[in-house]
Amino acid sequence: MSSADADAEMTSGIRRQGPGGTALPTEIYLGMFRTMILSRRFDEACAALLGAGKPVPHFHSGVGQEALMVAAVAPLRRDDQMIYTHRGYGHLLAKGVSLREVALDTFMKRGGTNNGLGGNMHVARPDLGVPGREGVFGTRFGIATGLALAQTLDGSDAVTVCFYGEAAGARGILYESLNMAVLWKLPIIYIAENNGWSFSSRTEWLFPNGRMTPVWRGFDIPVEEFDGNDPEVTFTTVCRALDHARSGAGPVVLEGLTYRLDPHIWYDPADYQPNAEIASRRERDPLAIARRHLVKRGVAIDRIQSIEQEAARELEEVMRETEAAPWAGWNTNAGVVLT
Ligand SMILES: Cc1ncc(C[n+]2csc(CCOP(=O)(O)OP(=O)(O)O)c2C)c(N)n1
Ligand SMILES: [Mg+2]
Repeated sequence: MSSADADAEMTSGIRRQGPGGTALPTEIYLGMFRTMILSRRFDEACAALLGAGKPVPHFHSGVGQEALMVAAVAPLRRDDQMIYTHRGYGHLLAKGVSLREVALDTFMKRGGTNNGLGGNMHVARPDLGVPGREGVFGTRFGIATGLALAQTLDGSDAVTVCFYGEAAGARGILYESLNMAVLWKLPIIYIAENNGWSFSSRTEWLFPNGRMTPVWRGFDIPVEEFDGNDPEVTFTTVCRALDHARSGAGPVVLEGLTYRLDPHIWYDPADYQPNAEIASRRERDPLAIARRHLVKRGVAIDRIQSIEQEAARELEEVMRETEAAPWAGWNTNAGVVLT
């Protein structure tokens, strides 16, 4: 596929105006907004089921991080590889995986992407540039850097984007991988999702001043810290990074600043996370920021509301279908070859 054709087939239906075209058109912003809402509503639906005493398999809420997840993936091409994180569903939805697949995988039902074998931590759609993910922090850096090397050896101009929670950035393999990517000018973007916490540890306890960017600047490559709760800033920052990596100039490291509004995981009471801190960070809820931006761009409130209602309807339908779907099991996977 030529670069131009691939561009036309962007994962989220986004058509950028070639390299350097980083502006975010309103129609694309609206599509991202819808994906952000779907991600939020799915987290809320899982929490509501838990609240009602129903069993919900393993999930890590992405509430508060939807802008970073969705707007950083929206500008990717279909053939760009994306390693997502354990938190939230926005990366997957923005890369083209359906909410139905995410829900079936989450609830270990038949019909998702991994036949109920991996939950939502191991969603895999290689045809969409979603090769799956690991469960042991840090290993992703080696995997992602290898993917970028393979893309280069294949003569492709596709880019690999490796998202990670900031705690994984404390593992040594990031620095080994980055060093190799710099030496070999690999087309890879490492994006830290700095959400202030790694389970019950504050980011300030892991890195000086709670930031990683000063460490990376020593590699003499583009390094940028950005507001990960602002969809537009996230989109344009990643567009610039993509242009750099795709041009053959080597890796980029980004640190998106956001905040984890929900507990680390469903069984976590999060009593270590001060309520006043959560309340103040809720004022920068990315969904509210997106809504404000859209209104400022002249989008009618009715249109915004109809997108919200449509997303709510899709969520309801998917939850109904998921509940009715048969459980997956080893026997139902007989004959399935996982490659
Ligand atoms: C090597 C390793 N240690 C511990 C875990 C368990 N674990 C899962 S999520 C998590 C916290 C991660 O924090 P961060 O990277 O900041 O991502 P966040 O959860 O904040 O999105 C931990 C310790 C793991 N998966 N792998
Ligand atoms: Mg974190």
